[in-house]
Amino acid sequence: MHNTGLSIRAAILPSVLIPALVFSGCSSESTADGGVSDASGAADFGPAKDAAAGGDIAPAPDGSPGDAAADSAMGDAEPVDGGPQPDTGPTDGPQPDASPEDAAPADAAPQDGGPADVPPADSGDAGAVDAGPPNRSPRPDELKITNVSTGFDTIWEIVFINPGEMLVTERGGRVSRVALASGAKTVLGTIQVREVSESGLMGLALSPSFAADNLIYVCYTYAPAGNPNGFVNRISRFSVADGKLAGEQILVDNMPGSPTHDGCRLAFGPDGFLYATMGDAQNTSLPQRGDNLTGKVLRVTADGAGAPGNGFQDGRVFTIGHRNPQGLAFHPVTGAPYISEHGPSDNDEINLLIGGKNYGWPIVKGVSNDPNYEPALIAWTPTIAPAGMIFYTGDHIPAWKNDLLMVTLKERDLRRIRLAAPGYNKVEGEEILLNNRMDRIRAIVQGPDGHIYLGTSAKDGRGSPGPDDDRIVRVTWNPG
Ligand SMILES: [Ca+2]
Ligand SMILES: [Ca+2]
Repeated sequence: MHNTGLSIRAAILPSVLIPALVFSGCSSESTADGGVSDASGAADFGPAKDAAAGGDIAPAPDGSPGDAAADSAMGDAEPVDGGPQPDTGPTDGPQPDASPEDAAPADAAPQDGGPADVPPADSGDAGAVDAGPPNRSPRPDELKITNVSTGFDTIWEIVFINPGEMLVTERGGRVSRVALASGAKTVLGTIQVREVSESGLMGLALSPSFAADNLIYVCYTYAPAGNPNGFVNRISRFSVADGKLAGEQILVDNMPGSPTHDGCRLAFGPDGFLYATMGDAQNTSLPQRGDNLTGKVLRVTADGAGAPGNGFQDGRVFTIGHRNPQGLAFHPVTGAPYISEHGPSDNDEINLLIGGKNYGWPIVKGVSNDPNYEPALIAWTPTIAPAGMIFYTGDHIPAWKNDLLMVTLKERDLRRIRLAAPGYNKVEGEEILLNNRMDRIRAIVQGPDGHIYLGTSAKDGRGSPGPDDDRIVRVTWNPG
């Protein structure tokens, strides 16, 4: 391989994956669509192998610590008001990069008319009727995209509340309920947010006992009273009983915000605590300190207090040294949390989180060898703008069991990432799916039916929305 920027920590790469890796590592924004198709054949990752075997790819050197200062400030950033939190550092300091979370790509308008949308002909193979899905990976052109609900504006998160209904956040502040069968949507309420560039209403999580308490958790940016130009991030809890958003209880407040780098993905872990990924809010002096909530992953109780055992000066902080994480998922076997993070113009990351650890930003990026910082499991240069992610546990595609599925904004695709058992701390392979068949994709969820659902952010200011955007789609496999 030539000088690919894609870095994988001590990974073993089955040869079948090399085309995808070359594509990923060598494409640039201007050529991301350069004739590369995702229909080049399914990638069947082999069984987990001993990482001590040959064929390891050496970690790439991490970025120079000095490169942040060389980057220019964002041209379109509004003045940042860090809010009233006393530990807020200066907000007029060096801007870490010119590239926001998800700079616009040169991709062509999305297309969704390929052969995968043509129902497969009935082969008449009687032997396949009761066999269930084949135990192989789908070819990319066998994946079908079907609209579930259309006409949204910048979908940020989707969660199912029962087998037939989901809740959806749009960045402008709406929380809606969507019926799976009909696609009909009902606005439950609109949160007063400050939507500028990337800020606004973002993450959404259901109470672990939602069926009994009807509580949801959201993360959003607002302008504080008396400062309409300010940006502050907050985590709140609402009731959605009686079909309305009501009874806001503020749980974590006064976190510095910014038009960009607000993070704000939420999810309850299998340990019962609420995790929140908070961005650096364009203030690189804060992520390395354990006494504030900026550039951190938080782990709090359902009431917003620090969870036991977090180990930093601010008891709500689980891990430090993050830039702008917007994906969060828990491994179905180990329960461990994983996040995706936006790098600057390089080194988008996936990290396996260990409480008390430092993930480097802004000192170290990507897959580094510096023992003082946790290296990313995988990193991408040029950047792909990684967003929501899940671990697949459905039955429709048995070959994907427990694989990490992540959607991207800039590259407009779905990435399947195989982690090596038993530690699931090494990347075995990566496959690119649904390439450019939708516009920018930010949300992914597995439904109670075991299918995968995606939500687009084509209207977030950097996309090329089609007539149905933004939309929720179902991804299904029709084995040919
Ligand atoms: Ca890092
Ligand atoms: Ca792409």
